[in-house]
Amino acid sequence: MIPAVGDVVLFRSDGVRDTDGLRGLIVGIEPRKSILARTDPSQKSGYRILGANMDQAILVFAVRGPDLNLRLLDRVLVAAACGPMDAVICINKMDLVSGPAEVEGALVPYVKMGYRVVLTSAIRGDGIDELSATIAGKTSILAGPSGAGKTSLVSRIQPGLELAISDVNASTGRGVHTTTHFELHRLVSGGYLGDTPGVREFGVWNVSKERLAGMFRDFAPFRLDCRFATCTHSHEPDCAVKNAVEEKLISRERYDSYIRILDTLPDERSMNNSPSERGSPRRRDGAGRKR
Ligand SMILES: Nc1nc2c(ncn2[C@@H]2O[C@H](COP(=O)(O)OP(=O)(O)O)[C@@H](O)[C@H]2O)c(=O)[nH]1
Ligand SMILES: [Mg+2]
Ligand SMILES: [Zn+2]
Repeated sequence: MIPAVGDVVLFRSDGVRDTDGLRGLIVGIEPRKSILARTDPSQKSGYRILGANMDQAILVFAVRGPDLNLRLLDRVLVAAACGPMDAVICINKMDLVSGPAEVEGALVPYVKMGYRVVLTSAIRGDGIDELSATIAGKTSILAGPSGAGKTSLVSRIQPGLELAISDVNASTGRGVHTTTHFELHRLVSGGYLGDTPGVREFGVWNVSKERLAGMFRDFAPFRLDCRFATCTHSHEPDCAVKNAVEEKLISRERYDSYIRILDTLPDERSMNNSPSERGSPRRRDGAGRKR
C-alpha cells in the first residue's frame, strides 16, 4: 500500500536528523477511516487518493471563472459519501457576481439535501469566518477545479501558511500560487487543512452501479419504493426515482448527473471479480446521512 496524505503511519527512525527532521522509514500504515479518491485517468482501473482519514471535504467551486460546474460537484459529492466523510460546499469568487441571488437558485437541491453551503470571496473576505468555523478542530481537505480559489482560501483562513509559488506574473510582478502537491496545514484553530491540486475531471472510483443511488441523498426518500429491489433507476419500469423526477421532487439536473455517472461505473459482479487491489475503507452507504 502506498502512503497517502493524512495517513497515520508507523515510522522507524535511525536517529539521524536532517533538514526535514528525524529521518526514518515508514514501516506500516494504520487502517484508514476514510479516503477521498478518484479514478486516475492515466491508468485504466487505477485510482488516486487525494487524502486519507479526513473528517470532511470542502468542495470549492468558483461562481464564475471557471464557470460553476455542478455536474463535477455531483461527482465529488459521490466520492465524499463513499469516503465516507462529510461534505461542505464552498462557492468562491462571490465578488464577481452582484449577490447571492445569482447562485442560490442553482444550489437549492443541495441545501435541501442538508449540505452546508458557504459563499465566499477570498479577495473580499466574504464567508471566511464561516468557513473558518466550519473547519476548526477538524481534518478537512479542499477539493475542486483548478482556479476555483482553494489556495487563496487557505492563505485567507490562515495567513502565512506555506504556499508554493510557481510563477511570477511579468506585468504585475506578483506571485501566482500553484499547488504542486498536497500538504496538510496545521490550523491555529485546531485541526488540519489540506489543499489539493485542482481537478479538471473527476471519475468516481470504487462505486458499483448498484451502490450509486445510495450516494445520492436526494434519492433516499424514493429509491426503496421502486418495483424492483435491484432497480438502477435508469431503464426499469415503475421506478419511484424517475417518478419523483417527473414530479419535480428530485431535480432533473441531479438525475442527469446520476445517469452520466452510472454509465461510467462497473456492476457489483465485475467489481468483485476484479483482480485489482482496491484497499478501500469499509463500505458505508451514503444515503440519508444528515448533518
Ligand atoms: N475575483 C476573485 N478571484 C479569486 C478569488 N479567489 C481566488 N481568486 C483568483 O483565482 C485564481 C486562482 O486562485 P487559486 O487560489 O490559485 O485557485 P486554486 O487552483 O483553486 O488553488 C487566482 O488568480 C486568484 O487570485 C476570489 O474570491 N475572487
Ligand atoms: Mg491551488
Ligand atoms: Zn428505480
